[in-house]
Amino acid sequence: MNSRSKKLLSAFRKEALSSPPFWFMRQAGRYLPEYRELRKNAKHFLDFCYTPSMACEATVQPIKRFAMDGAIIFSDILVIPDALGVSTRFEEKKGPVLEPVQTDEALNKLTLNTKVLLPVYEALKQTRATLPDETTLIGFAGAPWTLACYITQGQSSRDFQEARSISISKPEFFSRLIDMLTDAVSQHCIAQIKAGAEIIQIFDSWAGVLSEAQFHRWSIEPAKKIVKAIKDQYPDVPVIGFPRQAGVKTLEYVKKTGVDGINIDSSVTLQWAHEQLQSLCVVQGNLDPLVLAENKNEMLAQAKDILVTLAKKNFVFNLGHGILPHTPIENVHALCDLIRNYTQRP
Ligand code: 1CP
Repeated sequence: MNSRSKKLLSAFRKEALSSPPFWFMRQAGRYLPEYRELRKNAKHFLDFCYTPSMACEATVQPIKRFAMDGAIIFSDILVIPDALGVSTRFEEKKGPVLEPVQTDEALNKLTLNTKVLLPVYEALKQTRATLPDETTLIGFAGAPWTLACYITQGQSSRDFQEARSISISKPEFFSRLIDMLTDAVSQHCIAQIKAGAEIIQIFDSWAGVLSEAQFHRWSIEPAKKIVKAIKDQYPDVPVIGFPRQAGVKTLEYVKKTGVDGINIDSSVTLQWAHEQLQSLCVVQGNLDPLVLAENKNEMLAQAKDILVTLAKKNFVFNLGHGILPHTPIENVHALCDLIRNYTQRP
């Protein structure tokens, strides 16, 4: 079977499809009992990510249950700071904890050690060989701004004010950090494609805290360079951008970066996405993960609205953000059935 029979890739070739392809952000994870079981085999989360057989198994688990059209490789955006030499770990209740980099001296010490990332590429190889032929393998990376948020602050935050302060008070330092990350992310994406990734998604999870000028400088410009670096070597591999919570700035992002697809979060209105974005690229999204977790009937009603407004063409069904750990599996099944059985009225 060749790539022509993969529904997710067909959508990016603008081919007509009876029902839209779908996958869900964080489709591998704690809401699955088999994931929680597998997770017990590694003490540290990064060890889990760096063990190819386990990362492969976690990637394939949701496909076995739900047969999504896309499988996103089990890894994390923070493998890049880790490979750059920023001490990175995940704590049970707190989330990521990194050694903050805020000075030129600390920045000068960082270099990309690609050896650290070899298990990610091995996991992609194994996963590509394991997946059913019709499933598309998705590689990913964090966008430079979002990675810089974690690298400068050292942990998660509601608004990353400290990262924004540093970007404003020390623009030269920050610019060097962003450039270093842009290079590292570009290399990581290209290596993932070499290892078997057929689509790349760039997660700019904290794009929403940036002002217009900052958004251009720290989100759009780096994304444009990453897309170009990928396209120079792999012009046919689709790249999806996800500048989460960017609102109307999403339109500029699509126009300037050259992405093939745009993931929209749940706050983006469907009609706006249809009118403004869908003529420019494939739109992916945007069911609210909280509705998926909390209320099956309401979820099905909202999913239908999404399908009616967006599924005609250039569309991939996804969520507005990752699946929440308390999501009932039954709700995910009901959503998959709805999407699969949907046919667009003429
Ligand atoms: O053991 C666990 O279950 C820990 C939870 C977990 C998981 C399942 C983390 C910790 N990372 C992941 C995997 C992961 N992360 C995937 C692959 C799985 C899949 O999607 O099926 C992907 C694509 C990510 C991407 C990721 N990691 C993002 C971007 C998307 C988003 O959620 O906005 C971000 C911001 C991270 C950082 C991260 N990783 C984990 C945590 C707790 C965090 C911090 C999130 C925060 O700051 O709120």
